[in-house]
Amino acid sequence: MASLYNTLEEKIPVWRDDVESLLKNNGSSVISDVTLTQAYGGMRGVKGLVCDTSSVSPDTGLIIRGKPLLDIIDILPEQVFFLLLADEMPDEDALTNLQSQLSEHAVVPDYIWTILNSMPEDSHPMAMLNTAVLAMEKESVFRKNYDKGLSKEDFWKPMLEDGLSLIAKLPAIGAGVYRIRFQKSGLIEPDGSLDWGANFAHMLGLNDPDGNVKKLMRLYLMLHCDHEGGNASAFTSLTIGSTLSDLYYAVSGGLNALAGPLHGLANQECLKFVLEIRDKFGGAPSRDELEQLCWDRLKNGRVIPGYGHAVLRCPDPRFTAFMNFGKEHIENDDVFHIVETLFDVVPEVLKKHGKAKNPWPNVDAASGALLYHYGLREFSYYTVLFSISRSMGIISQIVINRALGIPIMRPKSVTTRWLKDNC
Ligand code: HAX
Repeated sequence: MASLYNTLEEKIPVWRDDVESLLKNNGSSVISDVTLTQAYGGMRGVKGLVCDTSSVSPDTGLIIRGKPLLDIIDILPEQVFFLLLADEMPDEDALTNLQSQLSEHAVVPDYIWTILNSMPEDSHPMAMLNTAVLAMEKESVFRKNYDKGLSKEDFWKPMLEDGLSLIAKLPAIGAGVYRIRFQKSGLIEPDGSLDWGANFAHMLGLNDPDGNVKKLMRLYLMLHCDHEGGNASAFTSLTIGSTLSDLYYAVSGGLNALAGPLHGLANQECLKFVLEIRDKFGGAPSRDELEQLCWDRLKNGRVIPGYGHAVLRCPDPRFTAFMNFGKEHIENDDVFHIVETLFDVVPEVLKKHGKAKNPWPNVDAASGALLYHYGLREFSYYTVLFSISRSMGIISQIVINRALGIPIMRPKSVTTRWLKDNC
């Protein structure tokens, strides 16, 4: 029977041999130098990690297992999960098998609802999601097997089991966070006939007469799935995972990094920015008004949310995918119109401003306008959507690292005195 597990079981020994021979034959090859600026600058551009699930090219953006994102935007999130992990698209059998495993593991333990319902009413949705993920640590099959003396060779197997179990539950937990935090009337039961992304849309309970919310959620959950290994959330998760702690610890920790406004929280910041513009001008402002507003913001020492990137030097293809969706489905929406005008104005302003190395929009610039249009208006929730999707990439990377026996992370830090003495 074709399954993700069987595919990995065949491929992992080949990957191990590959890495072993690379290390044996080229182990002392230099792949990066580090400058003092990089040491103080968030290690930007330092090549010190390996990630095979995806790579980010400055001028193309996200490439998943060799496939540029815009070539595969129509695939389902669960197909992209298979692709990230197994380096191939699932055939029909393998996809059905994966989808039935996800349905089998979808039931959320009751204690999670007790925990979420007892959190303070003004808790941030990300704090709720990450608390729920962490609270499920006791479910970890990896931890239980490790305690019994599991062999290193087999570490990846219960990690995969934990990963599937967590991914299966995230839509219900994410939807539950939405409905509890924003006082919607009760949880909505999953619909076993729907795919993973559509079922999530269904459990959110938004009005969806023409099925566009389901389409948007599939797209959203596919687009945010991974962004190589060095971004703050993946890197955090990989570091936690490298200590052999289990996936619940690692995913929850990484998602805490995603909750920062320079990272995943930028999607909430971005819509907030757009709505402030709409309210200030009573609708969509002119190009000139928008340009002035951006300059005022920059002069106050604030960033333009949704623009700039640590690696990209082009419009983010994930932004392009969202814009295409918007043009097809919500062209006349006021908020979407502001997002379109910002795309006309901001890159030129940032170029003139001269600081940001990348003046182009990133993934967070357009997604909020679409969610807002379809009635998901509680923008503090948006990073939860990002998290559900990004968990697929994080889990894939950790399972692979565990299979390859990547050791505990421990880069060397130096003191400022050392730099003064040695540079
Ligand atoms: N608006 C104003 N200034 C910006 C800017 C923006 N959108 N983007 C970068 N800059 C500034 C930086 O603040 C920095 O200024 P200082 O020298 O005064 O510190 C300077 O330009 C150089 O920064 P950079 O090298 O171009 O960018 P970094 O790699 O340091 O940071 C960020 C990348 C994404 C954090 C940055 O572009 C930013 O803050 N953007 C706005 C927030 C945002 O959209 N974040 C989401 C990014 C996508 C993501 O991770 N999603 O999860």
